[in-house]
Amino acid sequence: MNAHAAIRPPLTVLLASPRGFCAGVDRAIQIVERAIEKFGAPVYVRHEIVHNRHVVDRLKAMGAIFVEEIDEAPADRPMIFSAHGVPKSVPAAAKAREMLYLDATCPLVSKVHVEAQRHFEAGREIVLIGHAGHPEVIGTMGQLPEGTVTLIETVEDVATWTPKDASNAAFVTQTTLSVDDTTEIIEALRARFPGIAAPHKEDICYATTNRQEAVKHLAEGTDLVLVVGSKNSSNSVRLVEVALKGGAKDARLIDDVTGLDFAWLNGASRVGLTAGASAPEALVQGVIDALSERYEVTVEEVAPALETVTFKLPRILTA
Ligand code: 0O3
Ligand code: SF4
Repeated sequence: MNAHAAIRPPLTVLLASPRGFCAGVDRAIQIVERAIEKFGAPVYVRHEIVHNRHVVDRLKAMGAIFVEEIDEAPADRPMIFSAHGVPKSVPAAAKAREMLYLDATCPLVSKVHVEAQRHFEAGREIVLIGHAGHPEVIGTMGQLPEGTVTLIETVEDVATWTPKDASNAAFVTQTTLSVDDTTEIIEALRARFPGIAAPHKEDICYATTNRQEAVKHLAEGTDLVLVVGSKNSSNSVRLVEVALKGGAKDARLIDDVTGLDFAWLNGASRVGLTAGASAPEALVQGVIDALSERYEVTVEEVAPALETVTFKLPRILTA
C-alpha cells in the first residue's frame, strides 16, 4: 500500500440494485443499433431514443441522426420512434410519406395506450396522471382525439376535474412517476369518483417501481445519494426525490463522473449510488472508480428486488 492510499478515509457506497437500463431502454437502443447494421447509416430517430446524453452521443457516432419531427428527415431513410411513444398522428404521417419506420416504444408504454383506447371505446372520460410536456404524456394523449384525455399532475388538480358523468370515469398514468406521489393522486381520485376505472395493477412500470424501492431501502442515514442520469430523464429525477424523501441528507443527479463535486462528500461516510432506467452501467462504475481514488471504498449492494424482464425486438430486425 502506498502512503497516499493509507490516508484515504473510509467510505461505504450503498449500491442500489436494480439500477440503470430497464428492458424497454435496452430494446430501444438495440433497435437503433440493429437498424444501422441492417439498413446502413444514417437512420433517423424521432426524439432522443431514451433520455440519456451518453446513449444519444454514442448512437450519433454510429450513424443515428436525431430529429424532433419526422418531416425533418428524408422519406427514403428508416425512421425510429423513441421509447417514450408517439401520438397516433406520427405513424400516420410516416405512412403517408411512405417511410420505413420502426417503433421503439416500450411495450409497457404501448400497454397504457391500449388501456386508454379501451376506456375511450367504453365511453369513459379519461384522466392521465403525468407531467405536462413529457413526450410519453404527449404520446399517450395523442392516442385519442384532442380534448378527450385530461392531464392531472397533482392532488390539487383532482379537485378541478369535472367530468360530465362522474360515474363513468377512468384513469391511466405515465410509467415513470413517483409511486408514492401517484398513490396520493389516485386516493384523491377515488375519494371523489369511487367507481373510477383503474389499471389492473398500475401503469407505473416494474422498472420504475423497483428502482424507487431500492433507493428507499438505502436512503435512510446516507449523507448523499448520487443518481446517474440526464436532467431530462423523468424517472432519474424521481429517484433524487425518492432519496430525499427517504431520509438522505442530500441527493444529486449527475450525467457521469464529471458532474460529481467532491465538496458534496465533505464529512460523508455513507453514500448511496443508483442510476436511472436510461443510464449505462459503465457510468456508474466510473463513479465508483473515482470515489475509490480518494476513499477506501466498501461497496455494499442493496437489492430488494431481482429483475428478469426482457422484450423481443421487432421481427424485421431479427429475421
Ligand atoms: O420517461 P423518462 O424521461 O424517464 O425517460 P428515459 O430516461 O428515457 O427512461 C426510459 C423511460 C421511457 C422510455 C418511458 O417509460
Ligand atoms: Fe418501459 Fe418502464 Fe423502461 Fe419506461 S421505464 S422504458 S415503461 S420498462
